[in-house]
Amino acid sequence: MKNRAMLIGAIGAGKSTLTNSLLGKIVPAIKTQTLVYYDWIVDTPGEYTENPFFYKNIMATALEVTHIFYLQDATNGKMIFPPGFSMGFSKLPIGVITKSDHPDANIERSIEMIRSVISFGPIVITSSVNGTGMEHLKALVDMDDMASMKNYVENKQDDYLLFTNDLYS
Ligand SMILES: Nc1nc2c(ncn2[C@@H]2O[C@H](COP(=O)(O)OP(=O)(O)O)[C@@H](O)[C@H]2O)c(=O)[nH]1
Ligand SMILES: [Mg+2]
Repeated sequence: MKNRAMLIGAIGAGKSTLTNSLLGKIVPAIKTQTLVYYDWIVDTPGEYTENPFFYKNIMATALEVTHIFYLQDATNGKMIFPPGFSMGFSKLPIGVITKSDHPDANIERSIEMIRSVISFGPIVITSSVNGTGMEHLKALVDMDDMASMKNYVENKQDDYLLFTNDLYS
């Protein structure tokens, strides 16, 4: 299977904007009511993450991808993923903090929230407005295992890129 990422997160978390930014498109994000497949990205409606009724759709779609991006909006103090949510998927998890450019962004708070979802994996702090973190997300999706992703994060030494490891602490 070609490496592909599914983006999940709340309504307004920035999934569609991130999709455009990663693919270098300039079309404005429209509100998506259904799954949208692009080159190596599957954009999902926020309702899929916000409403447990749709978890089965996320489960089914996960079968078609290698990576899952768990988006947390840095301007939003509300956490909508159940704790440990990524444990339910045998796919490589990547935590993505969006809107880091925003004046109301609270990065520390977002990191703590995403760590309750992903206990072992990379977290990338991004902005679709100024492009922060885009190259890291693309590089990580090209990797086939967690060890490579961990190695990448450790070698980069970038403040916008971290690796969370709560499993053994
Ligand atoms: N400042 C800022 N705003 C963003 C960023 N990403 C998305 N937004 C804004 O957040 C809102 C929701 O984005 P959208 O991509 O539609 O979210 P989705 O519902 O998760 O697909 C829009 O008004 C975007 O312009 C970002 O990186 N920085
Ligand atoms: Mg959208």
